[in-house]
Amino acid sequence: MSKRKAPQESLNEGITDFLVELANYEKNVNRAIHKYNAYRKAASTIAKYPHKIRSGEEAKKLDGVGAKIAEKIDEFLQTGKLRKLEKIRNDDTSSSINLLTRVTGIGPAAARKFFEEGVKTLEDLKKIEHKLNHHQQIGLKYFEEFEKRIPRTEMEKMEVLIIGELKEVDTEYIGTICGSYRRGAASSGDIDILLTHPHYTSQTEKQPKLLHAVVDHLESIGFVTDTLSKGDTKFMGVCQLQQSDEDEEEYLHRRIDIRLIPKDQYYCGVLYFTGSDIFNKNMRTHALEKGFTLNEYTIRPLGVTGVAGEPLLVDSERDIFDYIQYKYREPKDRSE
Ligand code: DCP
Ligand code: MG
Repeated sequence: MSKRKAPQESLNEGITDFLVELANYEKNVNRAIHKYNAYRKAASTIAKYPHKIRSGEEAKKLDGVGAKIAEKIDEFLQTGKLRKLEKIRNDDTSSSINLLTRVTGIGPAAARKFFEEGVKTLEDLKKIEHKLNHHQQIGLKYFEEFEKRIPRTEMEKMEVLIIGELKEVDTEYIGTICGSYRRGAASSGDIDILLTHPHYTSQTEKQPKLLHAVVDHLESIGFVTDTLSKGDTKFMGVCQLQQSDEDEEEYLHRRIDIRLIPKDQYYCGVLYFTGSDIFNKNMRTHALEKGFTLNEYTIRPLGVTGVAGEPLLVDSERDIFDYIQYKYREPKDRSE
């Protein structure tokens, strides 16, 4: 999962930017995930609003924009800034904790713990490197590189390489690069790969080898450079494209996640990991209204008592939309 979301380009960029900044503050500093979601949702609705917003009143008519956010929009439109944000930016605790959470492997809780131990900057963090776990150490090592988004052209190169190498290991592998890339984004924060194999279903035994064979191979060709964590079904690590003759610059190290998913759960996984997270939330809400519960593994009907039944057969993303009578949306139309 990538840490830095692409800024939302829109007529109302000033507003969406401050909403995203407030969202991150609520998540990282206050650990108030509901407030985080509320700000993200408002930012996402406003980003696709096709007019320049002139007042809080106008914004309030939009889904997810309540009285408090409308008030902030008014203050921002009238003064060009937000006192609440100025305060947060000037606050030592908030800005340090926010910075620390930008290191992969450091969540809001660890950031606060380090801060309370006197760690405020990346320099401070380097001094206590021995106290960091392996994931955090790699996060610190590649801090600048992981902050940079991956251009689509580079994502395309990696897709060709990864899918090609998969087939080298076993022609029957099925792999999909999900995340913002699949939604057509101009740049991505990381590489999210889903992997399955016809011999692996939720009815068969676990087959961690199917994942590890791929990771080992990608390591052997020098593409995967570091491991953050490696389990039976999920690999989190670092990769880097090799420079070719026509490239001017060396490629950066990038965050890569590979998930092995049973074939019968593959399309629920692909749907979930294609996102966006806000689209997922809306689709799950719709599913519930239609009497289904949907998650990254399965879609199941809900009985009258609200108990979930057996997973329904799914052989494509479209099947899931059909079950819940949701109009099919191409990945590029799933930003929310
Ligand atoms: N996801 C979700 N809810 C979360 C986290 C993730 O539904 N809390 C899903 C939707 C995301 C996908 O997983 O699109 C991948 O997560 P990322 O954080 O990598 O998000 P993106 O790939 O969409 O954006 P980025 O370009 O920043 O990586
Ligand atoms: Mg991503």
